[in-house]
Amino acid sequence: MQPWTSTPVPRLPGQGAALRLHDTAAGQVRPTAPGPTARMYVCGITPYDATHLGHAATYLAFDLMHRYWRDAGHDVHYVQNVTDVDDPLLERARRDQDDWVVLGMRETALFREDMESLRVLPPRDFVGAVEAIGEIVEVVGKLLACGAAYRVDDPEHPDIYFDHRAAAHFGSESGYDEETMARLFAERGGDPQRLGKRHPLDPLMWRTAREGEPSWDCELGPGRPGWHVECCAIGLNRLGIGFDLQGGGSDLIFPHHEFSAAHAEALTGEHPMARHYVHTGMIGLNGEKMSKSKGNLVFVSRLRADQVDPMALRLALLSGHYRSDRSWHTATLDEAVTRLGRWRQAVALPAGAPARYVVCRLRARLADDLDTPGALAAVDAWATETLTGPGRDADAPALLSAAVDALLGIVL
Ligand code: 5CA
Ligand code: ZN
Repeated sequence: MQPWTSTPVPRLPGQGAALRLHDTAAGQVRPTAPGPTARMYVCGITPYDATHLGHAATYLAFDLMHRYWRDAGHDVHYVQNVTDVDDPLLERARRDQDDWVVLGMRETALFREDMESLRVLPPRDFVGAVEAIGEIVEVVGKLLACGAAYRVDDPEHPDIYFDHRAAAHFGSESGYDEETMARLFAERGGDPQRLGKRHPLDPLMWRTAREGEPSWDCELGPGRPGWHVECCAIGLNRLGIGFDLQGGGSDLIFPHHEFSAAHAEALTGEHPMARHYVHTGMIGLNGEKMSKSKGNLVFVSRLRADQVDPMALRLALLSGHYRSDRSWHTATLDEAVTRLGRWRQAVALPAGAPARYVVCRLRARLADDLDTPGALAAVDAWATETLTGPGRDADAPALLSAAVDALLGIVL
């Protein structure tokens, strides 16, 4: 798929320390250690509805990691998928008597526009499940051949499932106990009751064709892919095993990322699939998780239509720590508008407080598990000093603007 358009990123003098991030598998903050090319995979949208503030907050967090690695001199190979064929999309299309392909294309186009307006740097590879069917079939075929996948004993629908016990490190990404896994599997799209499975937790890899559902002809028999194998195939084929980061919201810790990692281990014999598993907190509205099923969504496109400055929206979403579950309030946006105004006022002056140390502080705060509240506070302090004190440094406003642009993605 065509990703969205990139915006230029200014180069800053010097560079920061290694980026430290919380790794779900390790249960702690650890330094990342990418090679010259940092390899990151972030789970993309299921395009059956517009981008809401929860999605946006998640992609903004990974955008800052992307930017930090670029600032540190890495070439970043960023891969993102689009789950453009799956149950929720097909169900929505059926409900609205829409064509599922058209619905997916329309929402993906809107997502691109939203990301571009928020100045999220695009992935190098933006890959739809539909265009990766051949890759997915290959992975399922290999796992079937080596016995890690199997067909259920159902003559009408001999669907293919993954035997999760084929991966020795299964469970090491989430660290959840069996009871929690069983609960989350049932809540998040799994089918523990399906007859004929070797184990209730085994996830679907290939769903044989059903009346009224799309299917693809291939050596597995006509059907469509399961969800976890999509991200395993798309990620491994572009980044190789042992890439630097796999990311998504905390609702993807289990089952999605656990099973993608287990597929990869069964396929390659290597572990882990990703060196860091990074998860963002959930954005809620008035104390409830913002989700399509609850219908309490605030859409990026709606705010854009209401003339909200995308830079204020970006700043508002970065004002909380990426790992904390947090609630969206109108006040969050109002505060960001005020803050952005102050920053803009300060950089418009002919001189300001020295900015070099602010760049250091910004980098240091971001390197510490993306402490955006601390990073914003550093810029606030500079703006206050500049607006209230004598302007001593004529280069400071331009340097500060460049740093806020390169590291936080905010154009002043
Ligand atoms: N297509 C799959 C991933 S392969 C998927 O989960 N799609 S999604 O459209 O449901 O979500 C896209 C991303 O937004 C995921 O990383 C998900 O964890 C994240 N997300 C969804 N809801 C929220 C929320 N309320 N707050 C923060 N992030 C969210
Ligand atoms: Zn995914």
